[in-house]
Amino acid sequence: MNAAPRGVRLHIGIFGRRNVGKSSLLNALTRQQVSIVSPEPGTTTDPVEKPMELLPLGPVLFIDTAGLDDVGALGALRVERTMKVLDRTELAILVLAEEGLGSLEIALLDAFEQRKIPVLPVLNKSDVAKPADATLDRLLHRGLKPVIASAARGEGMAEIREALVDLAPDEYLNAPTILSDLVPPGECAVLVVPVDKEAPKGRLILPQSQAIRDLLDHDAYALVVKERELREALDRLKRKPALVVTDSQAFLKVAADTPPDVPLTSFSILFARQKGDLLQFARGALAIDSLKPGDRIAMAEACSHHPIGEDIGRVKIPRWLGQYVGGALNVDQVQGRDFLADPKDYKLVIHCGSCMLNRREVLSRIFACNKAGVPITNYGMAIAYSLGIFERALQPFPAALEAYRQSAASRKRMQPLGSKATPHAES
Ligand SMILES: Nc1nc2c(ncn2[C@@H]2O[C@H](COP(=O)(O)OP(=O)(O)OP(=O)(O)O)[C@@H](O)[C@H]2O)c(=O)[nH]1
Ligand code: SF4
Ligand SMILES: [Mg+2]
Repeated sequence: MNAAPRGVRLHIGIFGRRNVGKSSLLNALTRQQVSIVSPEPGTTTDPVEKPMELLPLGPVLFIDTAGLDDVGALGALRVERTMKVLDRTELAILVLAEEGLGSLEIALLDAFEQRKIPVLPVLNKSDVAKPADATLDRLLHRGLKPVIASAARGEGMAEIREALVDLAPDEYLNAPTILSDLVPPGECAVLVVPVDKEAPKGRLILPQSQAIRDLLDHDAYALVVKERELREALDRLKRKPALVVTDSQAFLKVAADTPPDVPLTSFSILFARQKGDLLQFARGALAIDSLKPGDRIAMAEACSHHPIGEDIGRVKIPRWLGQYVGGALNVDQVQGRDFLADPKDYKLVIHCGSCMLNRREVLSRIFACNKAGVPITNYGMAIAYSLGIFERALQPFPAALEAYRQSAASRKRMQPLGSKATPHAES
């Protein structure tokens, strides 16, 4: 049951001061000794993650954090790490004990509110003391419904589970599909999956298997082929497929082999829609036209391994972009949980498909770029753009195509006479 990928789990962060019983609560909720508990304040130093099945919600990921009132230089670092967990939290538990609601908790509640993260206050250690009426009133006044609990005795756990289900954000419950809305029941999608030396041994990668599962869940068919066999496979079909989806690296060949009246896109673009914001990424791709040789751009990969091939972000995309802009770009690589400290150092951020991230974290990264005024797009979009097949790849998504065309047209109007034209706006 715990095999669901991290990126599709509802991320539930557990926050509060030191020693209020955050780790005890995680252990009581999961009925396992996941996180170390002790009377010593500051026991949890790094975020502790525990995947589990929370019915009827399905797979979730609990994240226990270090106390937000930690002190000293190391304490400040721990608090920083805890605050980073906010970027991927979709539902927060705020644990309170005898100290009640102080300025620290209020600041945290404000941060949750700003980010539209639903929050469940848990008044823990009720076996020691009854929660103060003033605390209850102040929470209710903020529109929050606290649960009274004792993690040590396992009391209130059923109520917490129920409240978590009630609070789960709609975007999670009705998460955008990957591709099933583009392939009606009974219709077929052709998935083009290169099997080269860079493909992982003996298995498909996550975006491919998730796409197949999404089609099966919605009673559609999946025909999975390598790029060399695509043309013959298409010839054999009695009815045209509803969609062809390709690995971005095979885009050019697949575009050449797919009849123009068959919609075509890439896995990376499908995931840009499901995990992020397709319109924003489509507009972001336009920034490629403003790049000049030597400009600094960032390639961001969300995990340390890219199973599609080590060199996609390091070699292939920089090469295609360099060819497009007429000279090499200055490319920085960032990998893993830590996103760019300051995106404004870059002319453009190009993100990987984010299959390991949840939607909240991708949106946080988009938000950080927006705040810095830096365009962001993703691998698939950047590849399609630099190879000149962007409009074709966006055709299955009319709203994004329209947004892109409008941005391209207004950009063209603003360009001084004699400057470089926008090739894709005209294609
Ligand atoms: N009486 C009582 N003690 C509790 C309860 N929950 C936790 N404790 C105790 O409070 C102390 C701190 O518990 P932890 O779960 O380690 O608290 P924490 O918030 O994770 O603390 P840090 O990791 O230091 O931030 C331990 O001694 C627990 O046994 C409770 O409901 N009742
Ligand atoms: S680098 Fe990005 S797209 Fe590649 S496997 Fe990791 S999260 Fe998924
Ligand atoms: Mg702890």
